[in-house]
Amino acid sequence: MPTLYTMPGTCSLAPNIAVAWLDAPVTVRNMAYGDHRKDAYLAINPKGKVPALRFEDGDVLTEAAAILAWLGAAHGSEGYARDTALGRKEAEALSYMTSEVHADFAPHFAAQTFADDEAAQDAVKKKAYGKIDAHYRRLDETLAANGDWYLGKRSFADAYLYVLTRWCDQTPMAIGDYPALAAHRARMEGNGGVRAALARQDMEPLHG
Ligand SMILES: N[C@@H](CCC(=O)N[C@@H](CS)C(=O)NCC(=O)O)C(=O)O
Repeated sequence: MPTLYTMPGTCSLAPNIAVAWLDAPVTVRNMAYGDHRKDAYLAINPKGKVPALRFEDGDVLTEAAAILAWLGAAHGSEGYARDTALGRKEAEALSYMTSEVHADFAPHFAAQTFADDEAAQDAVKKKAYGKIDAHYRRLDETLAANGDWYLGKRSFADAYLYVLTRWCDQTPMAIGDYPALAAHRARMEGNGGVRAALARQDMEPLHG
């Protein structure tokens, strides 16, 4: 059975939720923070990031959107990563969320990789928060137009969106300023699969 490597608090929660939703035969191995920089894990993913999915033959797939696409193709039904209108939109949404929104969190998580002195780091972070706010507004509008789920029907985009909205509380932004996102976050936490994924990644729901 393939192994999905995760770490608390990280975007690896999205494929972990997908595994729960699909009831896919995948072992989730939650590492302690810091283990992603140790030799044992670097031998699996030399990029030193989670998630990574290791197959029984030793082949390794990295990048959350690619792992979600594989999970949908191998174990999904209906729209998940399929050649349907929902599947196509799901791929688009996941590309946007990983390559644009997540990427704009980089100065928040690792300002020291953008500038050396503290004042410059603060300036870089401030710019990033402006971009993240614009993303949250766009995501909020899309969700408000589509209903309970980001694409109108539940998809892996909801799993990734939940990761992104959990991070809101670490920023100067308030989730209450994005009402559709706030309701979506609470809705996700009412879901048994999401709760199971949180528990195996050593994380708590934010809404109790
Ligand atoms: N492009 C990668 C990004 C993965 C990524 O940035 N993972 C973060 C957690 S959310 C990580 O492992 N960070 C550890 C580090 O950079 O030290 C993907 O979409 O999977």
